[in-house]
Amino acid sequence: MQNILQHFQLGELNSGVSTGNSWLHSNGEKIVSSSPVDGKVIGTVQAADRAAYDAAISSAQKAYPIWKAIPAPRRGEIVRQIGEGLRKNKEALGKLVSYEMGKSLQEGYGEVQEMIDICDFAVGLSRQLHGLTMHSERPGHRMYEQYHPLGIVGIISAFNFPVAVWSWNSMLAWVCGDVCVWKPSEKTPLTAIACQRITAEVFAANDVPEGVSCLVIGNRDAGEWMAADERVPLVSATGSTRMGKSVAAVVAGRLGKSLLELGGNNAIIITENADLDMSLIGAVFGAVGTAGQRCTTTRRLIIHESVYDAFKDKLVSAYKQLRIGDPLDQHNHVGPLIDQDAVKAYLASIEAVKAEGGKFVVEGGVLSGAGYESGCYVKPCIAEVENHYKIVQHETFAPILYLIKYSTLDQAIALQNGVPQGLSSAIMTLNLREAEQFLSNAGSDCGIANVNIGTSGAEIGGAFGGEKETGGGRESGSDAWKAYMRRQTNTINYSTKLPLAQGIKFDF
Ligand code: UN1
Repeated sequence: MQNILQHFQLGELNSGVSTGNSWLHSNGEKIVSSSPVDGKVIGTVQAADRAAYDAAISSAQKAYPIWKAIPAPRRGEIVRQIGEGLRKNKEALGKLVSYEMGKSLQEGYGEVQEMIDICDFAVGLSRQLHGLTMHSERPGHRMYEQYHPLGIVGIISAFNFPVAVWSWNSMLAWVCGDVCVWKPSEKTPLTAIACQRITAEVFAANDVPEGVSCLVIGNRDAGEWMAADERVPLVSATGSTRMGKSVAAVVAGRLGKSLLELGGNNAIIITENADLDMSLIGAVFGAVGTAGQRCTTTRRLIIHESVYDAFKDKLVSAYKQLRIGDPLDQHNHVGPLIDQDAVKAYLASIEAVKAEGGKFVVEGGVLSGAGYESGCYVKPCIAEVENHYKIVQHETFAPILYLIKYSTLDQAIALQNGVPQGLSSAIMTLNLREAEQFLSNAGSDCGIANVNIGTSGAEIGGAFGGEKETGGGRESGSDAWKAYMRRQTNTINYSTKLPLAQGIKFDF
């Protein structure tokens, strides 16, 4: 790990505020990054104070007119080079993500791959930021719409995808002509610094001024400054519903725009017509991958009564084979939770399940002893519950899987939708009627609805996000880019008269 830290010029104490290649002085408190893998301190970061935050925003403000004047395809070319930078650094960055966040090495690499993919997507997009043309109701008139950049995009990201979610936002925002100020999770500050170094090098090589890519590492207050800051027209926030509600309220209070990607409570419906072997892979990866810390993690399995017992047995034997341990060792399936607070929340949820009457078929618990010194390794567990339990209605960011039995598909869909969150959902069935009902407007109410794959692992090409308490925002693919631009309707009169719309006569 030492050579990776050196590679990204990470020292013992690092500045947490940057405008590109410049790293600013700040008197903010020190944030210690320790690895959940082995509990060791990786490095320390000096958090942003208000003055350093303001300096970063001023730098972004200065850079904006210069950046937006560069044609979009040229901005796309610069983003292409960032993708190349990420390709070169995939191994080092993937390892650092795995070590600082605790996800498996495969998933660390996968996360960097997701960043590379969004760069490629953004390059193509840079020539496709198109609006529509309409037929005017007036003779000699032309009407069309175009998209202009917004200005500064504030990005608040979470620890679980410490770098990919930033890239979904920033790569699109950059081709759209915006400049970005990123507040990463204070739990994963070093991966953010590594990304900033990769990006800043590319911007500098292209004579792009400081300020197009700013980094503001800080605690909650830095996010609050951003939410309240009128200089930031769009705040894109990923994290808990509690955080999202407070960001949304503050941003709405100044009539700014927010793009929210918040909690999920994702279910897979396993019908009597499911391929149970395929369902098992989808369910187990969905529930224990990233130690249950994806917003798309499978939290609930809604299983038809006719296959319930058989599927439960399969799950229990699959869970027995799970290897929990160092995520950098590719033999292991499950790494640690992010920190001790997450372990506490996991234990409290297990108690809450029991208190409400849930029955564990695979017991949980914290692992200790050699290899588990960080105290962050927990056993993935499975409980039989009822959907209405308070704890089941709540997203616990840990590998706790709930089993719920159903008899009719209508009932299963009602259970799947019967939670406050609406991010991802899936049905396992080989029956066309069941699949189509699930995808119809009478089916899943989530932003993502899959057939015969699990709830997690969405591709970047689709719009990513969800409904209800998930916040309603869409990031990444499809036309999610529109959130980073302002739409303008233009009507041009090339006739010799000035006819009014709606047939109004105004003679004088
Ligand atoms: C998140 O957990 O915030 O669909 C994002 C997935 C990943 C992204 C998850 N591509 O699981």
